[in-house]
Amino acid sequence: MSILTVNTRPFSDQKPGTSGLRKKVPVFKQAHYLENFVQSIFDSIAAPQDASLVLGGDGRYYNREAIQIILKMAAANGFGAVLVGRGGILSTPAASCVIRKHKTFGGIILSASHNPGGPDGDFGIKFNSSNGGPATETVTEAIFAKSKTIFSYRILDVADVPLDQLCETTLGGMKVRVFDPVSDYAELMESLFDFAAIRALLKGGFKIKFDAMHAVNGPYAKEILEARLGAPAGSVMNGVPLEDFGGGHPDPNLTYAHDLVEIMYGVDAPDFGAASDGDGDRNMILGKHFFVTPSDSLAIVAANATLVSGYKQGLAGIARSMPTSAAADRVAKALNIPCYETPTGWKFFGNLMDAGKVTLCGEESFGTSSSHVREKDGLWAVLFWLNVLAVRKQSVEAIVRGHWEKFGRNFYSRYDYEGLPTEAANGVMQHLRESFSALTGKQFDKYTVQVCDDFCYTDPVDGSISKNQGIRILFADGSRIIFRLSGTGTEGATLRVYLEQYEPDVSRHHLDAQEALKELIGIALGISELQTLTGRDQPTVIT
Ligand code: G16
Repeated sequence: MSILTVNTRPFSDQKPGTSGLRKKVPVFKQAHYLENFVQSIFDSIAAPQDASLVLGGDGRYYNREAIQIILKMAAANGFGAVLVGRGGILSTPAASCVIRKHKTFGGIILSASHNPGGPDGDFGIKFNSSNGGPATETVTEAIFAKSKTIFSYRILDVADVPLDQLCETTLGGMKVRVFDPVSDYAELMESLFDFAAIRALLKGGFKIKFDAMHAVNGPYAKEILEARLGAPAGSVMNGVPLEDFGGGHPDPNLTYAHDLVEIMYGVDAPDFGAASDGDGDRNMILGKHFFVTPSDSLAIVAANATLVSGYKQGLAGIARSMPTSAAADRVAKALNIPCYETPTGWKFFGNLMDAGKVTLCGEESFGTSSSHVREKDGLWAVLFWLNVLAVRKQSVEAIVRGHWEKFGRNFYSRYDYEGLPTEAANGVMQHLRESFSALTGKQFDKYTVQVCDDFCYTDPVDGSISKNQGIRILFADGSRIIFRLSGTGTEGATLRVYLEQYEPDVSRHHLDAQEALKELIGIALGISELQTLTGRDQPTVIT
């Protein structure tokens, strides 16, 4: 068994995006591509000799091969132990949980999240630090810098490791422990929520449907919702993880989770529906014939937190990403706790949670979680809702409408223009930047532009500054239009337009969001000249 030092050449495109490096599978399969990035991680994180790592992924195509490569490289780079989820499987929140519970130096998570998988689909890799959260920008920048100068990597010349049985083997001087990917996570969930109350709710005939979208959360949901909480078999749909997600797009929104949406809007709909994404960190919450926006979900979870056993003591604070609606801010104000506004990307919440400044975090992109881990957590959000429903004994819709009555409604929608030519998307952003001074103070019917800027964030804990995090058009009445380029796509560019308007008047709360936001949408399209500059009449996805 010998350590090989393999000569390589740098690739210029290994800059991590919003959440790690995401590329098409054929890009990752190029000779040395994955290896270069992994060596760049190892060279940047300064792990002590014999450090331990957690390793796993969402089971998508290329997961198994990548795990074998990373294990052999970890052994050649002096790691002492790697904990691998059985079959190479680990949901992103479970990986975070295991890193924290077993106090490893960090972990490597293989996933392209909600992006489709398969031989021509997407693959991804990211490093999480010892707090269980995605590496900070300082670390990802260091990895990128390293990837541009790398000329060799180290790998063990050895046969593959068996991953399908719980066992402990050695690879060179390194231990490889294959563990059950579900048990630590399920135990953590039991410690946070009142399983007896949820069990009683389900026993009383409250029907649920959880769509695992043929992605990683299938086994987690079956164990927790069906085995431990007693939901009838079949409550979890699409529960078998598949390498290509059954050809689907594992993104839990109204467009891509259409099987679930049809059930929840059909006759005899269950009382509660939810879905999670490829790696199990996103969630979508639905009631009977009712959709809860992720921004509202965060606000409602916060407002009801003390009803849930693990959060009885109250919240230290809330954080939301900048494009997420300000619904949570209103709850924070009522609770007299701080609400932080961060750039998009879960990595920005880590410092706030580590410093004890916030308990709950959420994003409009279907992510909600708390300081129990350092990732967003799809099943956690589902269990939170079920716990609240078990205590309040009201429907999802009644809880949301009651919340709006008390706090007002933040009408919200996001328009995604996916797969645009990069120059066209950049052109829209550039055009907007050039319009800042002409737009400031301008009146569009009842809307007056108060501020136009490029969002810049100073981390209150370490003082690091992140610039150009999205263009904000802020109106005098609190309405907002945000333009942002996605950092998770792998084809061309995705332009996101986020629209928000606050409505205190209860008699208007029944309006459809598209109807309520009609004028703002018109303003957004007008000022951005998006349709002319991109040639797109319609967004690909509206949420
Ligand atoms: C990742 C990040 C999230 C972010 C989302 C969307 O989620 O972890 O924090 O909100 O991407 O990012 P973008 O708008 O840049 O596409 P995931 O679920 O893809 O890991």
